[in-house]
Order: sequence, then structure tokens, then C-alpha cells
Amino acid sequence: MSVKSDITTLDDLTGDLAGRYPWTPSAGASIAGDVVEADLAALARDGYVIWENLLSDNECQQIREAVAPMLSHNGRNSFEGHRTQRLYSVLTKTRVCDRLVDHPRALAVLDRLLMPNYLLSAIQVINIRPGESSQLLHFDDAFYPIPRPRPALGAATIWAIDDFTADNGATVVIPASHRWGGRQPTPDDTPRSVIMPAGSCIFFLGTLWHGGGANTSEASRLAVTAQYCQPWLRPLEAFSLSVSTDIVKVVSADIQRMLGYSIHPPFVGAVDGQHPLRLLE
Ligand SMILES: O=C(O)CCC(=O)C(=O)O
Repeated sequence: MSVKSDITTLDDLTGDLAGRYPWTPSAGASIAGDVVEADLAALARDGYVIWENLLSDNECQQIREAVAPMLSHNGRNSFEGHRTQRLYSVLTKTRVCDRLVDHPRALAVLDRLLMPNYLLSAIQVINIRPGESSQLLHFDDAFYPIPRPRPALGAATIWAIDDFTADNGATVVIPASHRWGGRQPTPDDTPRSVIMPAGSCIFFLGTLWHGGGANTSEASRLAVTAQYCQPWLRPLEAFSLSVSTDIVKVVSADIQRMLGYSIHPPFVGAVDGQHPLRLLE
């Protein structure tokens, strides 16, 4: 591929100037166009879409077994959840969640919602234990101080590793709240529980009001959430500081790109004036 070296307009700077590491399609390219169009239509209407049974029982079991020994502390405040265990920076601790982060169904939608070289913003395991109360309703891109209504600046997946039931802390969402302006939820806005079998996933826009549900059951509710953001925003988790190059070398090209081994043209994300993938050579 030839790289434009004669820059005569500002538009020339918005193209792919990556040279040795030009943009390549994500694994999302494997998803049929009509499937992605239907997902995008649901997102435009409701702010979320639910995909049932994307993971096998065996994959869910592998995740449970890998993360269980690492879950210990409860949250430090009621937002993290006093009866909720969280594991941050999951990519530095196990490889079993990689397939969730770069799942083609999610990437196919992200490829259309966000700009090329969008980033992973967070990857967490969330285990809501019996007795946990409802989490404060919120929307995920609220920490970017840009007034609503506006397009989402990011999107998230929450993967059910255990069944999500009406009483075990299933995520709750307020359908269509992604279109709200500055208003807050009121008691008239009835949240909907995202009831789905283990192995399923809810994908939602960063503007959708949602929260963790109350767990009044006898069992824990295990989930993995991956959040993504525009390539020109600061991700929630500073992966370039936490994920070593040894790990970056073994993850997929899509995950490398989402960890910041990519460029938002012309120079955002460069390392010493060069494409960050050169660090892996
Ligand atoms: O665990 C869930 O269902 C949602 C958690 C959540 O939205 C959060 O912690 O920001």
C-alpha cells in the first residue's frame, strides 16, 4: 500500500498514514452484513441488543475456573458494590477472556459505531454476590464531559458467565434512554432486567442508562464486561501502563490494536514518532 507523503490539505492528515502497519479489517468482517444491520437497528431503537448463547457451557466453565481463585475483595464503595467482587485489568491475569474482548459479533458492530482503531477502555470481571443491592443507575460515557444528547463515545458488552435471572443481579437497562438529553431516571422509568442464559451477551451504547441489579438469590452472578471507546479518548484503564509487551505479543491483532498498538491519524498514539507496533518488532 502506498502512503501519502505529500500533505497538502488537512484532509490528507485524516487518512491512514500508518505506513508499515496500515489499517486491516477486524474479525468483525466475518459477520454477515444483514446480521450487523439488524444489531445496529436494535441499538438505534433501544440502545442495546442481546445476543443469546454465543459461548458454550465449556467456555463459561473455563472462565469460572480461571477467575474464581482471583476473586477475593468486595467493592470499596456502593458503586463497586459492598457485596460485589471485581477483577480489573483482566488481560494481564488470564487469557480466557480474550475471546470475549475480540468476539467478531461485537467487533462487527463496533467497526460501524466507532472510528477505526477504537480502543478497549476497560475489561472487568464482576461477581455480584447474594445480598447485593441495586447499583446506582448510570451511563458509561458520563465521565467524558460532553453534554447529551449526543452519539455514544463508546459501547460495552456484559457477558453472562452464569445465567442472569430476575433475582440474581442481572444487569438492568432503561430501554431507549440512550436518546435522553440531560435528564436523570425517575421512579416512572422502569428498568428492565436483562434475563439471559449463561454464554449470552448484552451489547449497549455508552449513553444507555443501566446498572447492576440487586441479588436477592442464594447464588452469585458472574459476568465479564468489556468496554470500548473512540480512538481519540482516554480509556478508563491505562492498559499501556499495565499490559506488558510479552502479553501484547500473544493476543490477537484486534486486541493489540484495541490496547493502543494502533494510531488515530495522523499521530495520536505514536511512540517516539513511530507506530507503536514497532515496539513489538
Ligand atoms: O454488573 C453489571 O451488571 C453492571 C455493572 C456496571 O454497569 C458497572 O459496574 O459500571
